[in-house]
Amino acid sequence: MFVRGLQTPEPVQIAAGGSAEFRSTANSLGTYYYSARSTKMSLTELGALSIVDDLPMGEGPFGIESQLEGAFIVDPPGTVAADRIFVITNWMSGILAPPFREVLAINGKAWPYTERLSYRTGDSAHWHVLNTSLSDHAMHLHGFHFQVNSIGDQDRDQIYPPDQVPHAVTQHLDPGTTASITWTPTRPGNWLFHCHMTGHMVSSETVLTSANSGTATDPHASHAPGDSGGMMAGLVLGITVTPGSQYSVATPSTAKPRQLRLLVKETPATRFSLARMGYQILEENAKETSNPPPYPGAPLVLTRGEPVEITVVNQLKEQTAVHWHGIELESYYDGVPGWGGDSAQVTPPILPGGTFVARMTPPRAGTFIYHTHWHDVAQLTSGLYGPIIVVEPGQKFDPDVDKVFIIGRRCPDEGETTLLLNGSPQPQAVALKLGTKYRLRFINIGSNDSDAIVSVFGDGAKPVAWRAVAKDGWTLPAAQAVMRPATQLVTVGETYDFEFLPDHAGEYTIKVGMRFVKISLSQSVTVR
Ligand SMILES: [Cu+2]
Repeated sequence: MFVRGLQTPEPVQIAAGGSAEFRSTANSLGTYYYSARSTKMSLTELGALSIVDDLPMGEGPFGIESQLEGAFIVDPPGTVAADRIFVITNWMSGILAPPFREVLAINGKAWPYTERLSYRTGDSAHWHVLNTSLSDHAMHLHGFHFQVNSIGDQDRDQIYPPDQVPHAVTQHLDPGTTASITWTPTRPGNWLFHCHMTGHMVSSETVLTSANSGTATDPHASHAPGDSGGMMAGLVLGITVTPGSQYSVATPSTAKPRQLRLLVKETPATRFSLARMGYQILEENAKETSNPPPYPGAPLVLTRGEPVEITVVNQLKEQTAVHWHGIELESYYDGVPGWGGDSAQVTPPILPGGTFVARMTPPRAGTFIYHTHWHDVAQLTSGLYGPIIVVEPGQKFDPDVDKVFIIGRRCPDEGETTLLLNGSPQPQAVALKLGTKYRLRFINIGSNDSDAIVSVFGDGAKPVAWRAVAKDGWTLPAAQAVMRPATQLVTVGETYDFEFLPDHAGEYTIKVGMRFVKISLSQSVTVR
């Protein structure tokens, strides 16, 4: 076996039955790990291999050897370790000889067997998340945003200087990489930390036909009525936060909440179109129309600090749930049936014909997502997702200068899925004005698109420039809100806002592509 990660520059080969001694001084603080494989290749190299069809390694590194991983954390001298370590692995079998099986685990266990974490409000959670698996992941925290203190790999760790610390609700982790994160549980209830790739957290997708396609053999095989938590699997951690000694329930606002209705609708298939599901937003007293719902859902525009009550009306023939992705709200309204809430009140599924009132007061302005949290890929890929735009008090959402681009997937059946931008594989051209400053909001809610890259090109072969302004609804501080080339990896469950000032008239292209899979689409932009 080749052992690496014990502070040696090269992997050390150890013969069967043999041993080796490693000596080093732990000089560099950070998050590392050691591993053993029958190949000299690193996880990053193997990870790139795992998504092409060329798998010369047999099943060793992908099979039982995939569990030969251990964290190696170097803390400052004299500190008391109050941190937690989560090692992500994936074990696959049947790569060369079907049936294919994949088990994704955190510290050796998959949901519902993963460790249940407990915190009290006011605690500080400090986690090392190590992706020692051969896939990338999009790790998403419900209910809170977190700080990313460092990003590294097996042998190196990059600790961010204070003014460069990113804030996120979703963190992308390439194969072989690590992240250290810190967050503060401020609201009691049951929360989740999970991979946002449906293939890594939905039980119906744990039997995959291909490691990266997210194609399920039977997406309806495991419906557990009334408990969407029972439909989750794999990379999911459950977190219970109870009130700490300093906790007091916030005084409810006396302002009358704005009233909205969110209709969840089904549009039957016709000769020319596939069956769809969709959201329709209605302001208070607005009448329901017979128009089909937009695809995807229209921007749900809320105001920071303004309480809102959203009545979700389920007009489907099946149960559903809505998650308000990235917004800090009470656990009960967070949209995870059978899990959200607390011991006194657990979030119910929204039954066919039923309703659920979600209450929230958005604490931050920015770009968020509403989407089904019914853990059924069919609902998501049928259209049950849309953008949430939270504006500052007194401001309005102006679609003329505020452009939303939402990456999704359409799954007409259990076969191939189609990459979509704003609901279409060939989105209509966008017209912009020279000299006008635009806000471009990118959202990725494609079911398994962990490595979507969004770029804007003008005349040249290189991307144009834009200014980063927000990530996951967190406004970047001046030190991070800088001009940079207009290209950004946007993993599933992330949102990014950029400021874009076109510097010449003519044709531009927004390209959405994957790093390793040859799938892409183009959005043409005309500037006059
Ligand atoms: Cu994942």
